[in-house]
Amino acid sequence: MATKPKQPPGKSPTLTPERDNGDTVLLERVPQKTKPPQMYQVLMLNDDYTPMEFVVMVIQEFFSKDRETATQIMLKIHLDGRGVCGVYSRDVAATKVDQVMDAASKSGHPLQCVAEPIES
Ligand code: TYC
Repeated sequence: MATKPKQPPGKSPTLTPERDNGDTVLLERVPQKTKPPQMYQVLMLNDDYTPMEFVVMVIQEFFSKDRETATQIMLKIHLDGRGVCGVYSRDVAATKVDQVMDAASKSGHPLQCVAEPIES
């Protein structure tokens, strides 16, 4: 009995062999079905009460930015009202939001953080 050649997991073939009469092999193009995952930007929102230093520290800790970059992001949020701290898959973005909101409420600051799908 003929069996199809095994593909490594996660990789679908773009060409599938199909026999029509025993000696001709037709290669049929199969459209790629998987799309890249929806990505989310994690934004922090400005407020009048959270200390700048706390925001810089949070950006460094949860978004793995150096102090210089974290300070620039914080100042952008302070001036524009909101700013992107990072771009992640849905679950990672949700975790970042939870981490920031948790750290802010434990420290008594009203800092807000949200995740938004990126337009494609
Ligand atoms: N506007 C705040 C202040 O003047 C600083 C701040 C920056 C707060 C960014 C929140 O997401 C924020 N202390």
